[in-house]
Amino acid sequence: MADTIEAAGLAIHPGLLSPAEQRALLSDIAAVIRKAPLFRPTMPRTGKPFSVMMTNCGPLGWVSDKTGYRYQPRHPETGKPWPPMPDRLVALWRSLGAPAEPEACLVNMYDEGAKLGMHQDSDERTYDAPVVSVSLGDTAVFRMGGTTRRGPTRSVRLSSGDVVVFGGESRLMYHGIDRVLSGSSRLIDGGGRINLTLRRVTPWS
Ligand code: MD3
Ligand code: FE
Repeated sequence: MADTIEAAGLAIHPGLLSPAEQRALLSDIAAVIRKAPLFRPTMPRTGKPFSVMMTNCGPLGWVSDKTGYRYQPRHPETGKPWPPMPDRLVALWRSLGAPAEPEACLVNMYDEGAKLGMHQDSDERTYDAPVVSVSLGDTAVFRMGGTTRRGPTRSVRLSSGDVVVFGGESRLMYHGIDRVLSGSSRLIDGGGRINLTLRRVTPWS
């Protein structure tokens, strides 16, 4: 296992979650998906479907459709409130020293061939809290750049059990998923990758 990499508020913790912790978290997320089924978001204006499927837990969830990107308290298809955030996710957020309570956990599901273009996470009303990312299942080729669309990027592999904290200057960096290495993990039956991002959406003080 490599050392933790830290720079400008970015902390990568390879293998922070043990295999047993990954399995427990996966079963929590399977329960979330049963209550709040995965949906396929579409791009604002064009209506082009994402290759990634999504759901959320916690008081707020991120959604995208033809009218735009936003956080909302209900599932766009069932109309029900998002399920509560599993206790072990709240505990993880606290253990990483994040301020206030997490309000949203976006669940991204990548099947073979799914990817996520370079973007900045800027739909939140505060950037004072970090975004915490948890990877489960197949390894992803993650690309990160700077705080502008141009400029150099670097590629980092995110494997099952890796946790990344994007705080400080890294909170507004451009990032995306180039591809997922299918068959690289046995955690998820049938393969694939699940990424959880825990966020604070509204200011707290
Ligand atoms: C850097 N998710 O949900 S995780 C996203 O693997 C998203 O599903 C990717 O980008 C995924 O918005 C990448 C790494 C990540 C997540 C959120 C960030 C990096 C970030 C927010 C700010 C800066
Ligand atoms: Fe993102």
